[in-house]
Order: sequence, then structure tokens, then C-alpha cells
Amino acid sequence: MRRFFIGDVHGCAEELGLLLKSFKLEPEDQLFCVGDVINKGPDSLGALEIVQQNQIKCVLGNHEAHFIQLMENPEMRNSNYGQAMLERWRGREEQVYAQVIEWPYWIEFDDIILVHAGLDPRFKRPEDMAHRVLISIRHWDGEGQYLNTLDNPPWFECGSWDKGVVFGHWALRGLVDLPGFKGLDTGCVYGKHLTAWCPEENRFYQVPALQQWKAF
Ligand SMILES: [Mn+2]
Repeated sequence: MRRFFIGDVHGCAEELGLLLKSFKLEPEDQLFCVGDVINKGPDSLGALEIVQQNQIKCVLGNHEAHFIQLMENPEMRNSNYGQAMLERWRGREEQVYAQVIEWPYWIEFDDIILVHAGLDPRFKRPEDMAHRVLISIRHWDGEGQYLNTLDNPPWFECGSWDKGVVFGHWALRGLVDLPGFKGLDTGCVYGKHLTAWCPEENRFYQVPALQQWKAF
């Protein structure tokens, strides 16, 4: 059995298909996405379809969490902003909602924690951490208030955990390959790469973006 952890897809459905092919999958293999499967890129519905067809287990990214929030709050949903956000789903937003509402904030294995953005350095267990930290942290300010202040150190330099942490969410930083930390957002939607990591082989898999889908 091999596990494949796939970085931020952001609607790059074609690249996701190519990446899956490169694994040369065997029946026992298991597939996981680090969240932010949707938005920004050319084909979010297509990406979600591939996730479903291949039984890829996903954790929530900030983009899915925001979509859920929009769907669950009538005042947000009915605003001009909300309507514009929902238009991209072409009437299939209920179906998308039914899919992403099943995704957890993290998945824990014997040896690995999978989470979209990262962990709160003050705690050992994701159960004890705020959801907003799990889906949006990059830099650690010491108290969990400001999660993206560039002067502060990356969260993974501020704590230690018993298990390896696999995450995404940080395209600007790109691939993180440290003992115990694998950061897989390599900016496919920005014209860079879609990356996966297989712990059983300790190997990265990458496909180049077919084009730059969004300005960096
Ligand atoms: Mn993200």
C-alpha cells in the first residue's frame, strides 16, 4: 500500500489527471488531497469530479471552508458578492456543498497528520486547535491572532510534533521538504507545478502546469 498526498489543485483538473497517471496506481494505493481543490483555476467542477471518481480523501482548505460558509449564511449568499461567487458553479452548488461538507479539517494516521495550512505550535493535538488556524496559518505570532505576518517565523519552525505534518496553502513559499514537514503547494494555478508526496517511497511526484491560469 502506498499513500499519495496531493498539493493545492485550485481547479487545475487536467494537471490533477496527469499527476494521478504518473503514480501508476495499484489497487491498494490511497489518495489524499491537502485541500483547496476549488477556486482560482479553470475547472473546479472537473477537479471535484476527479476527486470523487478516484475516491481521493480530502481535508478542508480555506476555499472550501469559505464556500461552506457562503452556502450556510443566507445574508452572505444573497449579497452581490455571494451571488457572484456562486455563479461559477452554474447551478451545481448544492452538489458541491454535499461533497465538501464531508471533508474533515485534518486526517490523522499513525505517522502523519494531514492538514491544509498547518498546526498551532502551542498544542500537540489538532483537536485542541482552532479551525481557522488549521486552514489559514503561515506565520506564527506567538498567540494565534495574526497568521500571515511576514516578519514572523513559519509555524513549522515554532513547534514540534510526534508525527510528520503534510500541508499546503503556501504557494509563495513553494515546496517544503524538511524532516517531519512536507509542504506541497507548488503553485500549479500560477503556472508552476502540481506536486504529490508518497511517504512509502519518500518520493515527490510533479507535473508542470499546462499554463499560467492566474497571475501570481
Ligand atoms: Mn489555501
